[in-house]
Amino acid sequence: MKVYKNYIDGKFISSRTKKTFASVNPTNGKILGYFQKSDKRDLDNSITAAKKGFKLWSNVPAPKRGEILLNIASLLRKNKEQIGKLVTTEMGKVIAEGRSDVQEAIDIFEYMAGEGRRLFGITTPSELREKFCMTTRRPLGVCALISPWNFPIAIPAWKISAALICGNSVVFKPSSDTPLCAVRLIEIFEEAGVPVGVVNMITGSGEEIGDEIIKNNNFMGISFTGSKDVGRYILRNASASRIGLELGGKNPIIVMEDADMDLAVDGVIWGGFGTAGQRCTAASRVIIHKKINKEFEEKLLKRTKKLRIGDPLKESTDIGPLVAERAVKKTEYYVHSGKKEKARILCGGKRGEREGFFYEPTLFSNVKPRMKIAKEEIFGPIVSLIKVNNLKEAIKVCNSVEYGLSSSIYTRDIQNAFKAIEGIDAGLTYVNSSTIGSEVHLPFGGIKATGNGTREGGQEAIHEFSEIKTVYIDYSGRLQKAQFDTIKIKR
Ligand code: UN1
Repeated sequence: MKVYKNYIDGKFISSRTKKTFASVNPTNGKILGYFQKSDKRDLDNSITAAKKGFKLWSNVPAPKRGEILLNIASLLRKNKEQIGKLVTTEMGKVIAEGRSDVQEAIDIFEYMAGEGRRLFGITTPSELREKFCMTTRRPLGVCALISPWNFPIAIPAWKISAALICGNSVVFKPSSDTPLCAVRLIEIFEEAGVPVGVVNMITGSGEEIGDEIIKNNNFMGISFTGSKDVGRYILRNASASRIGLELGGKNPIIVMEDADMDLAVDGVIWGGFGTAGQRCTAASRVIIHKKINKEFEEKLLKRTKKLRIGDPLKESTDIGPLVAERAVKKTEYYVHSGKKEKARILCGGKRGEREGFFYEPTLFSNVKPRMKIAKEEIFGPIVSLIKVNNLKEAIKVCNSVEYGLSSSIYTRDIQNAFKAIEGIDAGLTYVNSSTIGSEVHLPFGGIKATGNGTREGGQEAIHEFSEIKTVYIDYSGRLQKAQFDTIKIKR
């Protein structure tokens, strides 16, 4: 079985620990390869390399950096099918989603390549004559990027593309569930011409190496996607002043009495059971107007029962395995909790019948907002149905959780739509579309326990990975003093 290595200073090298861990195919439990269990010594080496890389890369004009990002995008496109299959094999999402994971990476590298010719600052007038005011952008320095397993290509791509176009160098620590996807990305970067030391990768579990990364004072920025608890820990303990967090969600879909019901059913199926519910943006609560509650539940149940669970590499499969046994255990825990709290199970509620980490798509009705299954992030194929009397109550239920990532409303009434956009506390609101499916040129992220105010994607990602410098140029040739000098206007 192949042993894969860290990537430091342009070379694949073994960890100083001489220890490895396995990555497993969740469909059949087969080992895909062994990866380095890194420790502080490997981290230190990667930082030394990244510092060198930073000197070089920050001095490359941004449009030139963009050309390399464009190379990455075209290599990803060329290898889309192969990498998509790899995503499916290592992480378990169905093949169409494996491909779309790669597509999202292509999109963001193309978008960020174009940013190389923008990276806009502003110019603005001075309150004094013969004085020029503007802002410019500077990279942060060496950044640590810690990415999750549920989008093993797309999310590293969001972070790396934005960090690189701004001129930063990075130490990338992928999830220990999907290190093979990360190695493949590194190979693409190498082929695309990313210079030595600019992107470095070390593998290992968060428990073992996470703390060393977080507390290391060589990092000027940290970008993390993962659990709320780890995110909060990073906020309290990180040495870097620039921290980007993308944490959990408990995303609602409101279905109003005037909704196109079939469309809403499509949206719930897609948002609730896509990626087997393992998205931060998964629709895990459906808040239904009482007038249509019964009919909607029946339609949704019928559709849910038709979902095909099985080999994610087969085009006809709708739901693949969860990422690992621990994810199945967590899902089982919540199903048990839902039953205990007297929610009614409509379908599912048990493991899949085949080997691998499968769990059946599960619907709970009669869910009350105070129940655990309505409040906590499950990250599995469980959808909770909550009946409400009106839109006001629906919005209140939406906002009754600690998270605020994505949200959606199905309605044909423009007043309902705008009231939801205004009233829901979330980073994203979709109208007549599910809670998933963000596009890379728009900001992505959430409020409350979902994050710390930063966003990925679009212009916001540029803010996350650059510092603004404010520049004043006085060409008057005399001492001018803002707040002291008065400008006289002739009458
Ligand atoms: C995530 O759920 O972790 O909007 C990211 C979406 C994808 C990104 C999801 N474009 O569902």
